[in-house]
This record gives sequence, C-alpha cells and structure tokens, in this order.
Amino acid sequence: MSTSSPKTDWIALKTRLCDWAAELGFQQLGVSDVNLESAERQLNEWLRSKFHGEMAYMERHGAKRSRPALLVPGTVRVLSVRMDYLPEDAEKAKALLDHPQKAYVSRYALGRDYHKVLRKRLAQLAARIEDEIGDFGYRVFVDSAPVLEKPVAEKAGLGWIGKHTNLIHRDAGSWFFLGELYTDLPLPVDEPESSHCGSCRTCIDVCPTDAIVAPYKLDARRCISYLTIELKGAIPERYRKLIGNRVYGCDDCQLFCPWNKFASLTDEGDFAPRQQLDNSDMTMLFRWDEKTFLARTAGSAIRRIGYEQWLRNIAVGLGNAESTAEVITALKEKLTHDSALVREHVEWALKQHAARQA
Ligand code: B12
Ligand code: SF4
Repeated sequence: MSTSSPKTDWIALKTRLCDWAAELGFQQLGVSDVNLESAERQLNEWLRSKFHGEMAYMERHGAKRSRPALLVPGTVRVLSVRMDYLPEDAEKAKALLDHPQKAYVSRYALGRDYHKVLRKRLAQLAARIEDEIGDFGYRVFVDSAPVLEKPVAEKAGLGWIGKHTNLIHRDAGSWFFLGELYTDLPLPVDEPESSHCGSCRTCIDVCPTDAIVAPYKLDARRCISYLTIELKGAIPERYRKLIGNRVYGCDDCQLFCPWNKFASLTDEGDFAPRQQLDNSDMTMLFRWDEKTFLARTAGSAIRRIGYEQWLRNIAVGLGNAESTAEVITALKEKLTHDSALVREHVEWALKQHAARQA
C-alpha cells in the first residue's frame, strides 16, 4: 500500500514519470484505470470460440486477466509502456518471405528476449518512483502473468487495436512491445486513441493461413505464430505449405500494414539481430545440434520452444524450400532422429520434394 503523502501532486508526478520512462528507453508511457468490461466480454467470447487452442494459460486465471485488482489487490491504475523493436528496414524482411533457402524469423525474436529487457527497465522505473515518494504498491509485468496488455495500453492512449489485433500507434506503427506497472497510486488517466483502420483490410487478405477470421478476431489455432511457437505437437498438415519458410513466428500482417510505413527503427542494442538470424540458410540452422541450439539461442525468446520444436519448424520450412541436393541431404540426415515428432515432419518434407520432382 502507498505511503505517499496526501499532498502528492499526481499531475506533476505523472509528468516526471513520462520523462523517466523516456530516459529508460521507452517510447511512450500512458495511464489507464482498471475498468476492462468490454475487453472482458471479448476475451470470454474468444475463449468460448476455442480460438486459444492449446494455450491453456489463457483460460486458467478466471477474471484475474480482465480485473487487475483481482490479480494485485489495491490496484487502481495501470501504467503501460511501449518499446520499439524493429531492428532493420522492413523491406529486408519482405525480401526474405518465401525465400527458396533462407529462414524467416519474426522480427521480435532476432535479438535479446524482450521479457528480460522490458522487465528490468520497468523495475528501474518503479525504483525511481520509490525514491521520489517512498513505498508504494506495485507489480511489473511483461507478458508474464494474466494481463490484458493490449486493452490496457489502448485505454492508456498508446494506440488502437488494429484488425490484426496488434496495437498500432499512428506515428509509430505496431513494431513495439508492451509492459505494465500495476499500482495503487491515483495518477491521472490518459484518453484512449480511436481506431484508424478505416476500410483497410490488408492484414486480413495477406495472412497466409486466413487466421484473422473477421476484423479484430484472430483464431490463434490458424496463426503461424501459434503453430510455430505455442503448439507443442505436430503442425496440422493443412498449414504446412502455407507456413513457407517462417520457422519462428510470423509478421506478415504487420509487414503489409500501411501504418507501419511510419514505424521507426529501434536504437536498442539488445534488439539487434544475433547469430545472423536475419540472414541464415535453413539447412545451416537445421544442422545445429542441441548443444549449439542452446548456446546460440541463450538469452533469446527462441530458446523457449526447445530444440525439438525448432527442428520440427525448420523441417516444414525445408519441405517448402527449393529442391536442391543440399536440402534433401540435410533432411535425410534427420530421418533417424530420436524424436518421432521431428522424424514425421522430415518425412513430410521429403515427400514434398519427391512429389515436386515427380
Ligand atoms: C496469446 C498471445 C498471442 C497468441 C494469440 C494472439 C491474439 N491476438 O490474442 C499468438 C501466439 C497467436 C500471438 C501471436 C503474436 N503475438 Co502475441 N501475445 C499473446 C498474449 C500473451 C495475450 C493476448 C490476448 O490477450 N489475447 C486474447 C484475445 C481475446 O485478444 P485479442 O485477439 O487481442 O482480441 C482483442 C481485440 O481484438 C478486441 N476485439 C475482439 N473483437 C472485437 C470487435 C471489435 C469491433 C473491436 C473494435 C475489438 C474487438 O477485444 C479483444 C480483447 O481486448 C499477449 C501478452 C498479454 N499478456 O497480453 C501477447 C502480445 C499480444 N503478442 C505480441 C506480439 C508481438 C505477437 C506477434 C507479432 C509475434 C510474432 N511476430 O509472431 C504475433 C502477432 C499475431 C497477431 N496477429 O496477433 C505483443 C503485441 C504488441 C503489439 N504491438 O500489439 C504482445 C502484447 C506481447 C508484448 N508484451 O508485447 N500472441
Ligand atoms: S502473424 Fe501471420 S499467420 Fe498470424 S495473423 Fe498475422 S499474418 Fe496471419
């Protein structure tokens, strides 16, 4: 609970908070109250439609996700921050899509794991507030707990939820991460941004797997991000060709969104591409043994999926690659892999090449 004096000037504190957030590398900070009634209804409808697939954590916490004070008692405000992550020109990413040999790794995962980067900075922000006003009630989150990050950020004026369901800022596009600080400080709230998607439906049309089943409604079970990151078992065959060379996540709906013309590149060294993941042959990545995978993905979000899923995804990518001797040899080397999951995806990939050659 807050021990701040009743005389605290909340408006002045908020101005200082925005300055500190900028000094800590956040591009924006906004404040919202904790009423998320309409987002709660939409979340429940999404869950009833089973759009979350195997992401059991999305239904596990009841109303805690949409009612901040149930998660952290005493919470009256949510501070939302955003941090840009696009490390290089999006045209470079577009040129990689469906490349005959190279892997496409989604832009958010090229550098250091964002959870670590944002959480550390949010803890620093909380420490500065504490220095200023003394003890106060708070908890920081970065995609780590049942939090409705996009609806709170939308309420805090950080942008609007686009038809692809990502948050878009009119001057910055959507290539940014979100983080929050739940608090008991009665700071003044911001005005929400209104939607500027208009009649555009580019994201819906470009999605390779038709995962955006209606504007603002994403069936995660069809989304390549879910299929390559969240799904643990076999990737349903009907999606494998559509996945192309996207071996970790997918960015198509953001790559083609007109609002991303306004996106600025990140100057955060932590988000610079590591291990040349922005320009690697799939055969090279496929030949990493488990030790190499663990070493090369240390500190990266990619490590979370584990080696078996990594090979599963690249096998699909190689099934969609050009039929070269190198590709076929790399696939054949894994026909006897210990994992039945990997073997099955390798067999599928080889079948694609056999069918094409026939
Ligand atoms: C689960 C999840 C996923 C799932 C499901 C995505 C989803 N849309 O829900 C999967 C694995 C597919 C996924 C993929 C990605 N994710 Co994700 N994901 C999350 C997570 C953990 C929860 C999101 C959630 O609450 N979903 C529940 C459903 C109900 O929400 P929703 O689909 O957004 O629906 C809302 C609106 O569409 C709206 N709505 C519904 N119907 C209607 C109708 C109308 C008319 C209107 C106006 C609105 C509306 O209400 C809903 C509730 O607010 C958040 C972190 C967090 N804790 O919030 C990150 C998060 C959303 N992901 C993020 C990122 C970066 C991605 C990817 C870009 C990663 C990648 N490159 O592969 C993709 C983008 C795919 C996409 N088009 O969404 C960022 C997004 C940042 C941003 N700028 O918005 C977040 C916020 C993580 C972070 N801390 O930065 N993700
Ligand atoms: S991330 Fe890719 S698969 Fe998922 S909704 Fe966007 S375009 Fe479709």
